[in-house]
Amino acid sequence: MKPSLAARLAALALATLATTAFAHDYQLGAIEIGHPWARATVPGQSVGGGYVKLSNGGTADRLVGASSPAAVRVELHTHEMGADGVARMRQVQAIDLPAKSAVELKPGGLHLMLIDLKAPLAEGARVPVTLRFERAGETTVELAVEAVTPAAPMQHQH
Ligand SMILES: [Cu+2]
Repeated sequence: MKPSLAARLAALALATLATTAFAHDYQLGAIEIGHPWARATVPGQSVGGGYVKLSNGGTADRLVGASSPAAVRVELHTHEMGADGVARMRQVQAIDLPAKSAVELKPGGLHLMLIDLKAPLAEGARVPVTLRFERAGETTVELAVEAVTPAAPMQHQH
C-alpha cells in the first residue's frame, strides 16, 4: 500500500520540525537571535549557562537584562582572568551590540547565567527566557537544552 499524501506530508513536517529544533532563530526588530541553547545540568546544580548568537543589523543596542520562569533570576555574565591566573565569572550590567555586528554568547565567554534553578535543565527540554534590549524591547525565546559536554579548556597564565 502506498503511503497517502497526508502521511507523506506529515513525515515532511516532522523532518522540518527536527531541523528547526536543532537550529532555531528569532527576530526582534533588527536583532536576530540565533539558536539559543543551554547546557543540561545535573540534579543539585543550582546554576546553568545560556548561550545565543545576537546579530544586530540595525543601530547600536544593548542587551540589558533577562529573566526565566525556570530560575529565580538570570544574570548577564562574562569570564575574566583574575590576577592569580584563574578564570572567574563576573556579572555585567549590559552586553553591547554595536551597529551591524554580531556578538556570540558562548561557553568560556559572555553568557546568560540562570541562578537558583527551580529544576534541573533536562536534555531535550525547552526553557523560555525573556531577553530585554535597551532599544528593541523584549522578546521571549526558548533555550534548547543540550547534552552536557566538557567545558572548553580554560586558558591559564603561567
Ligand atoms: Cu556565569
